[in-house]
Amino acid sequence: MSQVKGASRVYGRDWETFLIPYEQAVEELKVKLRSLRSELKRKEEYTPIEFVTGRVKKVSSIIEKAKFLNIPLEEVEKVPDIAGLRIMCQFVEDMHRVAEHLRNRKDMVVVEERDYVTNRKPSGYRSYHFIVSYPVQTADGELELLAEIQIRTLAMNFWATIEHSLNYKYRGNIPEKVRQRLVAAAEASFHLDNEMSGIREEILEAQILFETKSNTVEDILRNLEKLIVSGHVEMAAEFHQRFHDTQSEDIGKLQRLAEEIKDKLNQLHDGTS
Ligand code: 0O2
Ligand code: 0O2
Repeated sequence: MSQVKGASRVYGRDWETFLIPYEQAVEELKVKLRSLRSELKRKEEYTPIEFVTGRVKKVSSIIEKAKFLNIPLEEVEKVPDIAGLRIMCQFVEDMHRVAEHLRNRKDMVVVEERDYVTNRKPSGYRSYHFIVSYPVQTADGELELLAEIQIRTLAMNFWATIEHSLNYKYRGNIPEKVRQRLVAAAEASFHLDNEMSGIREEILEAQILFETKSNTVEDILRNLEKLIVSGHVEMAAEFHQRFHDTQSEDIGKLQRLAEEIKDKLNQLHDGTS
């Protein structure tokens, strides 16, 4: 008979040994997802990932969850969230980008997606869940195991963390009054995400506008130089004055001036002016 390993052997299973590959999977996935964060930050000067956390479920919670899902303990590896990762994003739009990155990865296979963002739970819970099959290399060879990756905005995470701790306190029997307030708070967190998305659009629009303006200005200056080099100094000075007067005004005016200078240059080049 095999030796009983202290308190870790519960319900006929050596949990300590059983959980080793799950601990490895969580550590590996934390490193990989945090690397994805820094890679995107370096390449795009903006990262859709704010931060990543991970944990291995406690044995008591695994047993409870197996019971809840009607999974016999001999098949406990079918519990999908023994290994759990969480990716926090600033904006809902970022969640979709992160989801796409996960779908395209070659080191894991997505076996299930649950969209609690479009289909909010009655509790008010919002989040996007992936169940993935992930291979870990152990001393006994490769082991494919399930892991749950939750993607949330900071607002979703704030709500879920508080609600989770209240659920823990009340052991699932949250008083009706508190429950209603939690539903109202979930609604407020939904509006917060919407408001933030609105701001995000404005920031992106401002960035695009800035980019267009700086390209137009570069265009104008390059063409004014060409005018000077080709001996049309007076014409260049005239255009420069108009450019100077236009600078702080709207982008449309700048673009029209850029077009006018370009046309003039083309005419001079073709000898039609
Ligand atoms: P509990 O019971 O919730 O308090 P690092 O040193 O930064 O590499 P570390 O210290 O292991 O990592 O912690 P990490 O990864 O920053 O965060 C672990 C905590 O995140 C856990 O706390 C959980 O609260 C939470 N967490 C992260 N991912 C999940 C998930 O998928 N599901 C759940 N339920 N919680 C998650 P504790 O103290 O481990 O547990
Ligand atoms: P932990 O590790 O303590 O977080 P169902 O939708 O009922 O068929 P289930 O199991 O409730 O199935 O949902 P799912 O998609 O498997 O998600 C499980 C995990 O999502 C939970 O883990 C939570 O982390 C999170 N979650 C789901 N619903 C809620 C909710 O209403 N409030 C909060 N705060 N979190 C939720 P566990 O099992 O709670 O374990």
